[in-house]
Amino acid sequence: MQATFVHATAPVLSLPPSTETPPREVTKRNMSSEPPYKVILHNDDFTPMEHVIAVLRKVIPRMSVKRAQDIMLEAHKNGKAVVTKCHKELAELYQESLNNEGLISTIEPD
Ligand code: TYC
Repeated sequence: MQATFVHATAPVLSLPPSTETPPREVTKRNMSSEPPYKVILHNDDFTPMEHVIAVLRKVIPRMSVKRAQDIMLEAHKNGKAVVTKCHKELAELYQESLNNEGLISTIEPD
């Protein structure tokens, strides 16, 4: 009967949002997204600035021109700059890709 169905479901639909702590698994997954490695770009005396910017944009996904310029200039002025922070395997991939394009980069734990 239709009336019985409506009465049975209405209280369930009107329950307030749960204030319970999320399951441990979810909390842990969110916390472990902290990037544990830094990719460092080192200055040199010979690579053209435009090439550094182009390589950063080619190797690092979603790297804007502005960010690439800022990172390049920081390395140029201070000797080194943090390119990105990410997990170890990705940091190794970025380091190898940057170095294959003629730049000097290293990785280190964050
Ligand atoms: N110092 C270089 C020059 O004057 C530019 C440069 C910047 C090179 C950053 C490498 O990581 C680097 N042409």
